[in-house]
Amino acid sequence: MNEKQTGLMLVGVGGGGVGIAAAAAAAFGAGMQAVGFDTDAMTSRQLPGGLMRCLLIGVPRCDGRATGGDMVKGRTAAQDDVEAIKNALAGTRTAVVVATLGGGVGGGATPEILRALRELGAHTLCFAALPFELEGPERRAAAMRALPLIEENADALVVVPLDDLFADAGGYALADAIPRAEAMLAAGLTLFWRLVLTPGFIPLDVETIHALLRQSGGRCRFAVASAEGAGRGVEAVSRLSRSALLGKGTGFAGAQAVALGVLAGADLCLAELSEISKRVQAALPGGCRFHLGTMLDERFAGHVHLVALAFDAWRDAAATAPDVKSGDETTMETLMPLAGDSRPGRGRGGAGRSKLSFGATGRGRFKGVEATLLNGEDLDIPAYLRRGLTLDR
Ligand SMILES: Nc1nc2c(ncn2[C@@H]2O[C@H](COP(=O)(O)OP(=O)(O)OP(=O)(O)O)[C@@H](O)[C@H]2O)c(=O)[nH]1
Ligand SMILES: [Mg+2]
Repeated sequence: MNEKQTGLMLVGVGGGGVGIAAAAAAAFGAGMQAVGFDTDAMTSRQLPGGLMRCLLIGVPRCDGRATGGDMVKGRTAAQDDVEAIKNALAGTRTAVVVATLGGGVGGGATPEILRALRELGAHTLCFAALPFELEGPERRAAAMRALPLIEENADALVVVPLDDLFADAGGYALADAIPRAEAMLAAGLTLFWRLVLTPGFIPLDVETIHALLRQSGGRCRFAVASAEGAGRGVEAVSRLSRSALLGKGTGFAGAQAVALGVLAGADLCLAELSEISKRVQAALPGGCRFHLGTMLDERFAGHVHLVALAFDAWRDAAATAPDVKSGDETTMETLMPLAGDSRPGRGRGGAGRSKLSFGATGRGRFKGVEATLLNGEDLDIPAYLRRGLTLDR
């Protein structure tokens, strides 16, 4: 199955987001469907030819320049060009959206792009990077203001503090900080893409990710770890559990569902895989759902790479409408065995975005924000709500 058939799309927003998406596309090689959006023409010019498309948005207001950290400009740029954005995203069923917050486009345009994806019927997993501490409190504050609007419009949100990515990457010179952090996240995305698109011995395919996103109720965490040589499986699990991206010292605590991808060479033996799975499951809280996927490829010979998505909220399968559009009736209840029997987290986040709760969302996260009125319409309320449409999700 190729990427077009799976409808899997990588979307970069703003300078940093496009940079990370481009690094992932370059690492993946030919065939990754990726598109970027920015008001700054330089972002597109800096991309190596043929790697990915980058659409210039908000030209009348921004004249091909950055917004200078102005999130209102970034948001309006996306609103003005929503039709072009939707055209560029047509056919997407599952989108991984990457944005670095603190700037105007990543912070302002990302909620609009997520909303456009939702209107197209796509499921979304958003990676939002928080600025380095050293960038100062204003950037951090701008990022924190953007976060609720992004969370409101994404199926699942992974918040990635750039400082934590850097911590995982080890100590590097200051000049290397952004490229290193970028490479870390891009490598994780590339592994995730390979895992989802390549049929494995135990698949973790796009349908499974779809089902996970449908039942995940918001925040999730993402971590990657690798090891090689003797004891590589055990070492990779230990590195994964220690990853700063899972939370400092918390490991998988609080997770309601975990999807683990194991990428290795054909030299991986069943006993090693079983040991990895056993150790990760032992590190999960009671009742946490667990789904394992594998992908074997000669280029990984001698290595084990682990990719984990830990969902911190979970909606009851009964509360989630099946994806009627795609005819996909699968839910994680049928897809995966449960790691425990008590399932204490069952239904947590159940007031999430089911068909019914859409109508009740109202201004949602915008409720504390001054309304953006245009011709008597509140633009902070998604168009499908304003127009009384129902979305099947
Ligand atoms: N990973 C990565 N992060 C970056 C890069 N440039 C900036 N950042 C981070 O991203 C944050 C937002 O900057 P940009 O992505 O340039 O902002 P933008 O969304 O393009 O918006 P404006 O430039 O303000 O119009 C910064 O505060 C940095 O933390 C980059 O090249 N790579
Ligand atoms: Mg920029």
